[in-house]
Amino acid sequence: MAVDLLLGLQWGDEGKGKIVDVLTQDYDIIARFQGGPNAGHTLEFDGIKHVLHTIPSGIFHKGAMNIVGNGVVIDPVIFQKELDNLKQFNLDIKSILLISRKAHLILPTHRLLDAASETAKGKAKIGSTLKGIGPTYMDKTGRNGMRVGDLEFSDWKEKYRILADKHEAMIGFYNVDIQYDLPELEAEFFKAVEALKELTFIDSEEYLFKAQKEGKKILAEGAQGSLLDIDFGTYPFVTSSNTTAAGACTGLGVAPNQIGDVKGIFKAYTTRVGSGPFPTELFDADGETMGRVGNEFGATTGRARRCGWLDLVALKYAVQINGVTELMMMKGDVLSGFKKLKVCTSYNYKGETITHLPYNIEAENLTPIYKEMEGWNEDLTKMTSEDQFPKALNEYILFLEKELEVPIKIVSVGPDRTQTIHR
Ligand code: 2SA
Ligand code: MG
Repeated sequence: MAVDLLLGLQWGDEGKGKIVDVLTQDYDIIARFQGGPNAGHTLEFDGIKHVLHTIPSGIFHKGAMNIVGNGVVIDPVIFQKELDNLKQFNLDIKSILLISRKAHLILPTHRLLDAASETAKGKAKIGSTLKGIGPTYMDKTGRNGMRVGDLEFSDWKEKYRILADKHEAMIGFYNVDIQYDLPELEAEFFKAVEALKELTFIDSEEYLFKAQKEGKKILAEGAQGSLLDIDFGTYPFVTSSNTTAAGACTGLGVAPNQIGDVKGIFKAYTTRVGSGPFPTELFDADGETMGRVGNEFGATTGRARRCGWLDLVALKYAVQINGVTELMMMKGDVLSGFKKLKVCTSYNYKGETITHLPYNIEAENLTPIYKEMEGWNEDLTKMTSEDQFPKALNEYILFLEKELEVPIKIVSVGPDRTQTIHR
């Protein structure tokens, strides 16, 4: 049985949490394969809004098993808080959430290193979520990291000490003024590690081989978005993991020929949180309206997200890199009321018209070329089927499908589970 993927095609916050939550009824297992507490996946149902960071979005579905894969980085302190927030739902966490022994741990000093690195960069900062993501993946690829499986051995505190001491020396090296109380952070960390150890650690690749053999349906849930991919994103303004389809293979141990559907999610417009190039960004009233109506604030940090028109050049790139087989368009409802809509179909790059994403997409080299389309006024949020859609929305959807050459199977018209229209 193949493993399906669900991926964000822009700079994150496309609405992955909502869609996984909608789709979980079709799956036995939901697995996260990269990222960590930098992610903020928002789910809304029965009038409750809930944000998940490290825990897969299948956690609220009876019968679904949730896996935190080897490609994920875990901060025990944040994980603990996430679990505390779930207490009100009376879930039997130990039996519905399994953690890979090969997942790496975020130490308090990784968070401090993230802060030191960003402070030292000044204006050139990445706009990281300051959760220690970059430094933790650096230790992973540098072969210095600590993994969940290490916690099952009695010498893990010694390993911890060696790594944390090295980090402290490195923080000194940055020569920036960041205030911290390490003993306090460590006390909190050690307490959270004890709580983490209460959970079920597994060899997740083995678990998933077996599950595939047994015909279980598996969905790999991406975090962040394709344009934040460490290799294919807008480097260096990216996150430190592979957010694209290939990341699911390395982050779970799933063979490439076992990948089934690749579900790509995009917003009907574009947002970005953090620094870095964003060709279609708006600095006018339209951008302000998208941010306000779309409630565009970081689900993890609360930062205001930058907003702009849909960038089809970038979206096509993401569709290609991921091999997307079906698309899901989110937040179409936010565009209601715009007289005209714009979609970027090519760029003027140093005086030349191009239809691909060049190496350098900084604003001084590149201006977007737009196709203008009719807007619609109708409120979409109460609509329950495609035939209620205004003509202009149908035209918008058909145009995107034609350009992207992939069908748009879901149109989301609001944050709630129920506000989801299948085509
Ligand atoms: P990091 O923390 O090292 O991974 O940051 C590197 C860049 O990646 C961006 N990034 C994100 N972009 C969108 N959404 C993310 N999750 C949260 C959310 C973010 C938040 O759901 O809203 O609350 O601010 C996410 N995580 C990382 C980040 O902005 C940097 O540009
Ligand atoms: Mg998010």
